[in-house]
Amino acid sequence: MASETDLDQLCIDTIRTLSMDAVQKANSGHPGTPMALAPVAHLLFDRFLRFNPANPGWLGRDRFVLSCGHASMLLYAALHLNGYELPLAEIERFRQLGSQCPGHPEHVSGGRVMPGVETTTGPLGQGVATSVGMAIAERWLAARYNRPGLPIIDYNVFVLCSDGDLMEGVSSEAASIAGHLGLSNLIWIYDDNRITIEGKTSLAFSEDVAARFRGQEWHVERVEDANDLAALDRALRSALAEEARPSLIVVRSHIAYGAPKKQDTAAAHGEPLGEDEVRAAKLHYGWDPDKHFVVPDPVKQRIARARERGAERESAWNERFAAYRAAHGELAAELRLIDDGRLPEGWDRDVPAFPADAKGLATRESSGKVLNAIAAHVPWLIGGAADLAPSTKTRLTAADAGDFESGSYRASNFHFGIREHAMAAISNGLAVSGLRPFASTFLIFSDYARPGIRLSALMEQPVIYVFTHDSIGLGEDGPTHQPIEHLAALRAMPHLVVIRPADANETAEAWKVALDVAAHSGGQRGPVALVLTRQAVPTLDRKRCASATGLTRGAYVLLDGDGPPEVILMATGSEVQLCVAAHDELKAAGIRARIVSMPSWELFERQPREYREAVLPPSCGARVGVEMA
Ligand SMILES: Cc1ncc(C[n+]2csc(CCOP(=O)(O)OP(=O)(O)O)c2C)c(N)n1
Ligand SMILES: [Mg+2]
Repeated sequence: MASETDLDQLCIDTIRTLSMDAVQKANSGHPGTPMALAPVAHLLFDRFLRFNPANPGWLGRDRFVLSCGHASMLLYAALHLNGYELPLAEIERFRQLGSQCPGHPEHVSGGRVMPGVETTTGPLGQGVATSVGMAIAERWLAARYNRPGLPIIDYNVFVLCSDGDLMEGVSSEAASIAGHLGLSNLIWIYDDNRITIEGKTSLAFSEDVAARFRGQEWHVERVEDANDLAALDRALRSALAEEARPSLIVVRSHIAYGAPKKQDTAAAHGEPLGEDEVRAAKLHYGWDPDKHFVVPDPVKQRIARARERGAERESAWNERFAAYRAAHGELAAELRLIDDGRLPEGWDRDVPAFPADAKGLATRESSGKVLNAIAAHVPWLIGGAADLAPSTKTRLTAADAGDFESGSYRASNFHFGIREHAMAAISNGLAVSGLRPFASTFLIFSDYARPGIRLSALMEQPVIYVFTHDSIGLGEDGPTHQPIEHLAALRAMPHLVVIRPADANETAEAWKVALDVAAHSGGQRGPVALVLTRQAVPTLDRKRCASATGLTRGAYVLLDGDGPPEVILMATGSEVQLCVAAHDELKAAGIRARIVSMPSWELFERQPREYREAVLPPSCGARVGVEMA
């Protein structure tokens, strides 16, 4: 029988050869980094991560993020070797359409692509930043739900990241807030291979990474050789023992380890090694170069062991949870709702109705009131702003809402700092952890958050973005603060629902949709962007105008003339009031005008054709769209 050391080596080399074979067969992908980091992935999954491959969504599991998503084969090989439902046949279909093993790891709500992939990665920097959200979520859940002797929530977040991740600015934003918040449940392992696509990192990257992270209040460890399991083990244990800070483990590795010609070269990054080089590398590992996609028998036995271990771990946790439920039934029920992505009964019962008022109020103001009315019944509706909460009106004002700070994690108001990009990525991390985050800034700065918003959309995560100061009505700040193309840019993003409500009552409806967007979008989950005014807008008289519940259909007839319309005026947000005023003038001039409030193009597009044509009859070609955002 093989010794444990031999078995470790066999598992590591299996990860390497599966990765080489898959990339070679697909004739595309990145073999070098999986080969180099195979020991790290093996060690993590084998000795550190707590998971149950038979139930990848188990609430008590540790989270693993492969931030360098281009090295996706590393993750797929590790999942296969640790008992996840990922047959070799799927690994052989790496990078093919519909495969469980897409080019970059994809997480879609409900784990539809590949269970065990906790978040989508590929755009460098997103994974590390999202992991901070996951770590925050754990701290929040632990603070709210754990009880003495019953630590239901106590997981760690492990991340593998690369030069590219740490070059991206978002990693600095995210590391800065993680260090500041003292997220000791977060461990990033940095693959210091000194290679990126264009060549050696010395071309563009010479900062002292360890010093940078120490400066950002992280605990830093260094491992000189990625193949040194004992050193890796020590570094990880020391990271886990650290109780006040997140940890960075800098691991020196050699891209394409074992490939005689391509090791330590950029050529190992973005293209298959080539048949000859694959053969040579297999020979180097002592493997048969003529065989492909091989999982040796002892490794298969180890897979079975991983399954047993996972089942035992989860059942121990389940026992603890049963005791917890017996002692704290209400909290346990709440936790179940979170885990299932559901909302409590009656969550919207206190959403206010706003009386007609010619002066009215800004939609950011009504938004703040509605948000607070909902948050009172959904404790896990949490979030904040990139230092603009007093302007965006997103502060949660309940007496126990509190500020989320280092060591004070039982709080609902987040202070992301002036870090819009990380704010969006962190929100994704909160959302994939079951929480219901909102994230807020001025509409103009949605650009700064855009890559994170795009991942919320791709992952179908219900992040609520609150963008205020949405038009020229923002005042005297000038062109730097004036959104021009932002509405169009947000509307251009697939799977993002953009809502620009016209008044306080539409704002209330918009929040209700945002909380439960799937109910209004044919079951499609995903993020919602609320686009709100700085300036007051009249609260429309709903006795005269149609009910604001029309918002749920994206567009609706707000006011009509007697008989078929001669002209349709369509508007969103603060411009709807202008059309309402025009309606009266047109009426006085004997023109039958229809006023359509169209707060959300996306929701409208999802309506049946009959409805859309009832609102905008094809027979009426005279249509005017009014929008000054
Ligand atoms: C935001 C972003 N920009 C560019 C890329 C394209 N890209 C993929 S990997 C990579 C860099 C590879 O270097 P490194 O991160 O060190 O990974 P390694 O090759 O060492 O595995 C780049 C630029 C990307 N995936 N994401
Ligand atoms: Mg690199």
